[in-house]
Amino acid sequence: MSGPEIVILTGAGVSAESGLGTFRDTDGIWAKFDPRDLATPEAFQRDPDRVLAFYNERRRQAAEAEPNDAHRALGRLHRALGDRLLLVTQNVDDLHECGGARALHMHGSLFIASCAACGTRRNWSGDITTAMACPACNARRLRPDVVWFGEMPQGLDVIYEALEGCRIFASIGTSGEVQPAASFVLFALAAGADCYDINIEAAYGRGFTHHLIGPATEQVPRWVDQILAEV
Ligand code: BJW
Repeated sequence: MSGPEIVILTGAGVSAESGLGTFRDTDGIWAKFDPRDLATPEAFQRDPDRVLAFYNERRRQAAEAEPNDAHRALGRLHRALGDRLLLVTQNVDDLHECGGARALHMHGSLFIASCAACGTRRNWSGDITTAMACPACNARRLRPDVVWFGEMPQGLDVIYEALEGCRIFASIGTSGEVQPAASFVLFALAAGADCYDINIEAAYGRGFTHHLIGPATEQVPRWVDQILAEV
């Protein structure tokens, strides 16, 4: 087999125990804010200061957060398997990298700024404001390089190719409410993969063959031990 044999998809739940909010839980980000006001290109067009302030605060929180035992266990898996593993995250924090893993950030990253005028991307650690000019084209249209509703997620060609050849698929800490990530399990099932759903709440009926219910910091290290004993 040449491609990755294990594909893992993570969501906000994997970073919840590091203190970063999820989106759709009862105390989640979308319970306090309307995504249409903050996570669409139209919102950025309408009120860029508000959108940038929201992401500046999220960037500050992410910069202060520490990886937890789930991130560290996935780092251990990555060190053991290398390219036999594709770790895909919907998260825009960098806690997988801090935990020792390399992740494909399909919804982008808080720590990259892109220019809405010329498309140039660069690493970014501080605030972004509407007063800042793009160093490449001078336009004042810098934004966080995150994927908003209606925009195309990143790295989909790599992800679908891996899903078509994988033997094991795991979804960790994601509600499965957002496409196209929510449908990855269907591609893995079509490839004949064992499909694990690891979540603090049970959610049956989405096609997963295995359900591991409990906090990511408990379930993920145990699951990683099991996988490492098998491969
Ligand atoms: C724990 C835990 C613990 C808690 N341990 N577990 C109508 C029908 C179908 C689709 C559409 C539709 N209308 C529009 C669409 C498409 C749209 C979409 O899916 N909308 C739905 C909401 C209806 N999707 C898009 O627009 C995407 N682009 C797109 O589709 O392009 C076209 C295309 C066409 C063809 C092929 C491919 C593409 C882009 C989606 C961009 C999402 N952006 C956001 C915000 C930006 C980044 C940011 O600000 O951070 O990304 S929305 C938000 O949701 C964020 C997340 O990455 C994403 C997923 O959320 P996640 O991670 O699942 O979090 P939660 O809160 O939902 O769930 C947390 C889970 O953790 C829960 O299950 C808890 O139980 C669990 N948990 N603590 C373990 N300790």
